Amino acid sequence: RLAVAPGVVHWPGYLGPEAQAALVADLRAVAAQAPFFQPRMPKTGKPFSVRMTNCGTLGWVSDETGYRYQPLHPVTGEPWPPMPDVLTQAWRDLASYPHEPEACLVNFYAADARMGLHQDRDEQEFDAPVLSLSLGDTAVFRIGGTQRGGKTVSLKLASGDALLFGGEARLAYHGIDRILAGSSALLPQGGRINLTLRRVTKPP
Ligand code: MD3
Ligand code: FE
Repeated sequence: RLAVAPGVVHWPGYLGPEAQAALVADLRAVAAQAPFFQPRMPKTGKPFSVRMTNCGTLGWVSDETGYRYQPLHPVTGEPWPPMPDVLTQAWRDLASYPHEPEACLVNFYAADARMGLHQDRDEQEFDAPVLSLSLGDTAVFRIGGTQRGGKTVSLKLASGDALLFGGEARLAYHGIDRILAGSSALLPQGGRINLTLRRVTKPP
């Protein structure tokens, strides 16, 4: 368990090789029920390079009309599949937050995909942390402060790593600069999957 910055904790190799393979199998089942879709930027409609799906009771989506959480897949109109148990267990183990996660956003990065610096502000509950799990190729992740244009630090996220963002890091700017293609053999087609577990609504 490594303290990266105030509010940021990194567990390199939190999931071992067998747990990673089992989780990939779970995610194949999730994607069979809720296919990856290509989100688009608000207003411009420019497609993201990252493809996404979700599991849990709520999923994050983005299109010309904006960013939001919703209970139904934007293409199929079906509910998101339930969260695999291993994800709920990881949240209970690491999040130090006394309510269940509602959303797990599944991001798929091909070798050339990126995610620009942004804040995650679409949740109602900023008191809950965000838990990230990485699978497949290593990513170069960057995190700054709560103001755009401040100093940033870079961190490599490898397959099996867990990263928790809470407290003052919850509203930090962050993004993915690049994927190190060929750095993992976990995904037969290559690329990277990142899972983010979140509480969206204020707990009752
Ligand atoms: C810091 N995902 O889905 S995970 C995202 O690797 C997102 O796919 C990246 O940024 C990815 O919104 C980064 C690490 C992460 C996730 C959420 C955060 C860092 C965060 C929320 C607040 C602060
Ligand atoms: Fe984010």
